[in-house]
Amino acid sequence: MKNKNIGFNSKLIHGGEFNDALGSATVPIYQTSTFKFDSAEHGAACFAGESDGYIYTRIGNPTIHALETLLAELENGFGGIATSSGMGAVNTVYGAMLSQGDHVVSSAAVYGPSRVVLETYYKKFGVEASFVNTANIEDVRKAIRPETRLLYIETPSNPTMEITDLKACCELAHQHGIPVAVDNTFCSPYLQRPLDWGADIVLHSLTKFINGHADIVGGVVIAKDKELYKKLRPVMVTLGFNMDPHQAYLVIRGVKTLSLRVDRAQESAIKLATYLENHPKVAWVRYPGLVSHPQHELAKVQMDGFGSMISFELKGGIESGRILMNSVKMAILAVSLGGVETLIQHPASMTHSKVSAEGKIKAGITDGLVRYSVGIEDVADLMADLEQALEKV
Ligand code: LCS
Repeated sequence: MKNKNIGFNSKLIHGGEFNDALGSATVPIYQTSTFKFDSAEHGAACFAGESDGYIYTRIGNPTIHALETLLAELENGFGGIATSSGMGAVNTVYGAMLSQGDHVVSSAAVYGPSRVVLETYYKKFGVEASFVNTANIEDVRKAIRPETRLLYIETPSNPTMEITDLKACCELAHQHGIPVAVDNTFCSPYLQRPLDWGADIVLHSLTKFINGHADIVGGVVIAKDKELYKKLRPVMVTLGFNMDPHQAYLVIRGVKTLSLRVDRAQESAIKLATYLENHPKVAWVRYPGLVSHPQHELAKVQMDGFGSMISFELKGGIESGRILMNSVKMAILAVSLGGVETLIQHPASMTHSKVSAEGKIKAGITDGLVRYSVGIEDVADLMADLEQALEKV
């Protein structure tokens, strides 16, 4: 890792590996599907892995490689594997780590499709999954079986904002020889670096904080070492989860301002979460920065900031929530999160609608839960927007 000794903000600007023959200050877009070989021998050497030359964009591309190396540096990992979407990253991990007869223990509250794909497709291929509250280490311990081959954690969880103790879970899993994968989408490497707490694999939906501008869909998997990297990368390549060079270019551009955006959004988030918690029409608020959050103390240790995702429920439940979502004017009623625009959505009927009723109850996804992703607008305007919408409830 060539940029190991520079600070996080400097890595955002100067990290990654890219050498342009013409001296371009930014990473250019290599919008090509294929690469010319110097000779038949060179082509054969590229395929044999004896030359670093590029072959074909599904396998590798200089623009994508620049992003992969940058993100691996930000997460303190060995190597990155960029994917077409966050779900491409999730499936690269599942595809590489799980085989017929294997068992996976997963956080109950994860992004809906990350759970549903295990319950449908992987089940079809003979993989079993247990969904537990990974914030409770005893539940994780009880769920482990001799055939468990992966512990899959999302922290903070989408959308319940539960926080799992990464160090404790990694220690427990490793005692049983089980690798740990962590979906770090809600934090980004600016706020949390799971590999430093013992995880083996980190993944992201780049669609969220890392790109930050709601204009691409993308994902990445980062392996802690070469062995895991070599196990994961062929899954992306052969199942065709590859990123496009133009997508990679936009993420490289977006990530440069990651810390500035996250700092601004989380500064507003604590104010908005406090405002909501004190509002008479609000039943409860889950935000890691509030002392009322059950894992607030753990968040202080494990995370470098509390982020900008807030979940809450109004006293009138879903009926009141619908009025609120239909009345906001600045926050956009839309799924996704982590962009510069503030977004509001209803997990039970939107992002997690395909999770079974029982699964939702077990994961704590109540019907009245509303998820709010704080953007970088003026906090006074966001508060006024919530205020006028809450008046209508
Ligand atoms: N992991 C997490 C934690 C996510 O929140 C999402 C998407 C994914 C993986 C999948 O990433 P994608 O394929 O969409 O890039 N979460 C969404 C959400 O909460 N609203 O819309 C998408």
